[in-house]
Amino acid sequence: MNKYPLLSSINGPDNLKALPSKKLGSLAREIRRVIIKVVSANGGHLASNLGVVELTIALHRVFKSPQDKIIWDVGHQCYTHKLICGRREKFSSLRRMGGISGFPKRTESEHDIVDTGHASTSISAALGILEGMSISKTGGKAVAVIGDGALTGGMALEALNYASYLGKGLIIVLNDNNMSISDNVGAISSHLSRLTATPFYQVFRRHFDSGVRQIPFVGEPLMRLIYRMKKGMKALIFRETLFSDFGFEYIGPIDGHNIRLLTSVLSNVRRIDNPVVVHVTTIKGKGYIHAEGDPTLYHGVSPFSILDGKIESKGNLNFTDAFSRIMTKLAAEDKRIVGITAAMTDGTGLGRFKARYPGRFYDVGIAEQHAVTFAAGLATTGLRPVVAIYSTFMQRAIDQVIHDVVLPGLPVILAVDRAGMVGADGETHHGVFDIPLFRSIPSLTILSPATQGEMESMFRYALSLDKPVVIRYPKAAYAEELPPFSLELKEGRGIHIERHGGQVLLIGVDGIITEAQKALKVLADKKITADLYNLRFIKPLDEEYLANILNDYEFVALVEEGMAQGGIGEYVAAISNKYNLEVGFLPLAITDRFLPQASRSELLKLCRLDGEGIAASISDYIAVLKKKKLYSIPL
Ligand SMILES: Cc1ncc(C[n+]2csc(CCOP(=O)(O)OP(=O)(O)O)c2C)c(N)n1
Repeated sequence: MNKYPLLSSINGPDNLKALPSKKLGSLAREIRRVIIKVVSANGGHLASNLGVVELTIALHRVFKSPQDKIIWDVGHQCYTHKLICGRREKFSSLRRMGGISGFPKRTESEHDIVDTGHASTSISAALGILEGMSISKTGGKAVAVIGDGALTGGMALEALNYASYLGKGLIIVLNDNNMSISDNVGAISSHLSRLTATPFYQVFRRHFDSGVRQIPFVGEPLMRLIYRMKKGMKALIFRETLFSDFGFEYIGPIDGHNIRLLTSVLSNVRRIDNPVVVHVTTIKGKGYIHAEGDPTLYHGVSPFSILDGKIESKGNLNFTDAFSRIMTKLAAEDKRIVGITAAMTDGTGLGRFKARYPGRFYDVGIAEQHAVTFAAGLATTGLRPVVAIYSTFMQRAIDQVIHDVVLPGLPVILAVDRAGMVGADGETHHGVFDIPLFRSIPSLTILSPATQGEMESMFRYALSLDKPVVIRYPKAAYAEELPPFSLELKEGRGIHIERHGGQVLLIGVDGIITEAQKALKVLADKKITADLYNLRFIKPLDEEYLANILNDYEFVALVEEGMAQGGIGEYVAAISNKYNLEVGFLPLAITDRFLPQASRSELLKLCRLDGEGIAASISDYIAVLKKKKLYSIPL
């Protein structure tokens, strides 16, 4: 029996448009079932997607994609869009290696207008598209669908400012579920809550919108007049909205789960040529009791049991949990410590700190740039801010790090989580650029722990300095606490983890050291004895000290979880050249490409950075050196 009779008939938006309106509710139910089933197996952004099923159906009923461009902010809520736009059959491969992406991808479909993953870009992109379409006279509408969380990002506000100046007929659909990943913060969020909470306004809105719906054909001039009247009346009765101040027509708030109402309002909006904001209220997690009950937990979720909502445990021996424990421990000892996140309280592990020290915790919204400069301000007053941001989102704030933190030398600690391969979120989310980006900043200290103990000593060390420090760590389990890891931290110097008296040295940093440990075992099986060195410092490096260590070996490989271009390997190669060392040096890192989506272990394998791959690269290279008689040890 076909469990999805309606969805099975949809291979593109035209099929959706052909469905009778009365079937759309059942279609929404089928879509929810598919999303829950696939996300329960593959993991993914559950709650956000369940919240926009009706909205997406209405958008694709009204707009003519791909001539009309629907642009999803962040893109984490695009599953219904994908199911409608030709990817129904591939949907079970969601987020898997070689499967369809959890975010819009231009390479996947003509209906995916831009590639996204980072927040707050949709309004800028839509404006650019509108301007381009107007220059090329291709016609068509551009609709930016943005959540109330993403609207707190600076880029969205910059684009709003410019939209009214450009005066194009941009349509913004504001998906307001009163949530970012966790509770949304700030004045915009309060403003939206006020708009949705005014009972008098609700009544006004309901009567007004149903009135408009009943007019069979409303021409453009009449539409304008109607909405001007509404705006005028609203301005009289209520305070102006933020959006009307920005020069937008404002319509809403309307029920984002009522397909009939949505379709009727959007059809009318399609005919307006001024910038419009359609404020839609939705319930995050709608239709799955566990996600509705705890939308934060089910925002981005690992595989789970549909029946009881139980989520697969990630264990707590990972770096994020270590950071979480260390932050609360150090905060008890040092009252100067404050914690800052940009809308990632739980993801970064700061939830525990927030619960213990609410007065010393700041969630600034999806605003990484602001987070860093805010921290700089706090640091000028004698506080010791720790800003926890994922590597990929830290890319947003590189100038703030350079200009506001490092140049004035302020003692801000940047806790850079997810530094390395992140897995199924794919290209937009891998944290592989932070080493090249940070390494070029003069006087910045960059540290990279391999174990929980090392992480704690690095935070203590950072607090003992009166300068900016980056501590980067991957989305991975930390290494076992072997005795050498607890050796005292010395500026610019690493430590030997294993010494067997061989001629081969493997250097590793952070969590990838566990792969290096595995590589040593594989090499031992091949009768290649190698030592292992943990770099600890990415910057500064005590060059002379390191050169002396390199000099003890005939062959050195360095493994890092980041881009090769601008990576530590390049730096160590330069040190080897500078000291004119006669050592074969092999840097192992991610070569010049964007990494696809796949599990971390699949990606490590793909890049030959897993234990087997590292060992294979080393033995291949030793074989080359041996041929050239540059390596004396018999293989
Ligand atoms: C620059 C940036 N910072 C952080 C994130 C992580 N992130 C993904 S979705 C999200 C919340 C978005 O909230 P909202 O726009 O309201 O969408 P909802 O999930 O509530 O539907 C955050 C913070 C991101 N994608 N990009």
